[in-house]
Amino acid sequence: MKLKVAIQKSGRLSEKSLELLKECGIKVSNGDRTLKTEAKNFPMEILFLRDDDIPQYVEQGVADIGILGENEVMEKEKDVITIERLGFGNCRLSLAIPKDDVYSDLSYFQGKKVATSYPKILRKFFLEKNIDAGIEEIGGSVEIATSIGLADGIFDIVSTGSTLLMNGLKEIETVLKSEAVLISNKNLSPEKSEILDKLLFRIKAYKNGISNKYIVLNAPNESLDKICALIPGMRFPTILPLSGSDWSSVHSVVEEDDFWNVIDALKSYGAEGILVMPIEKMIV
Ligand code: PRT
Ligand code: ZN
Repeated sequence: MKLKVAIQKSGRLSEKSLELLKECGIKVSNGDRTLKTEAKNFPMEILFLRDDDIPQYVEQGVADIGILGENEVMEKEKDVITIERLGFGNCRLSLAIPKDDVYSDLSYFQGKKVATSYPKILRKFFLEKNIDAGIEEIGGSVEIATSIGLADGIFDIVSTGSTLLMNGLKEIETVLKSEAVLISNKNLSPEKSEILDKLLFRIKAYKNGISNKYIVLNAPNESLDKICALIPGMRFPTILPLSGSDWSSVHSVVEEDDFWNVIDALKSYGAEGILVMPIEKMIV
């Protein structure tokens, strides 16, 4: 029994998807990237597909699970479950208009035309906001739609914003924030669910690893209570006495997001010799 996972054949998410599997200890030979291949040391088959097709294949059970942008999952509206956010492929779906146009609010779009490759998401958004705008569905190069006179505005993926800038557009509303997600078929067999659980366990250990740092520091004993409250770690920090002194060495983990604030506080409690190290995997 093998779990069939669909990933993007070639595109922005391909390398990162393979890297995620590798970080989960799954060896995949992807030399020629044919349609499918098998993992060497895990009961998994990998299908290389266009991202647009992944939701449908997962719904139909051609693939059991898939890795793709949340934006595609939402646009395709297939009957699949999103089971994990993966922390890469971050982008947003935004509305943009010619940079010299005056914009105050969404009523700008009333009676106007917007070009996009994501008509369903946009239609839903306009409906929610009571905006009656035309939607021009196009397959690609959405950013040129206003300059060729096809539409008044566009609705497209934005990452750094430089594509908009280069095309004389400005981003005026973010409709959806997206990242790569893991989706699953709704009716996996118990055997396949078991393999998926194993995979999820590894993905979580990897995600925890990258979002946390291992921290080691020396601190005067009188500050230990405050320091333990600040960096409790997974359960409690490890405290080792520094011989012949009233200082201790503290070992713990700290979340990346919070990191610099924690370091500032530690310094104010008298901590010295602070070492911060990456964590390969973290099993909580
Ligand atoms: O061939 P296939 O259909 O599989 O691939 P694709 O061409 O449909 O998708 P691809 O590889 O371009 O993107 C796959 C997924 O990556 C998307 O569905 C998003 O979830 C995610 N992603 C993340 C992005 C971007 N960042 C991104 N910047 N997808 C596209 N872009 C494009 C965007 O369309 C625009 O043209 O990059 C341009 C904007 O980038 P900035 O940095 O200039 O703002
Ligand atoms: Zn695509």
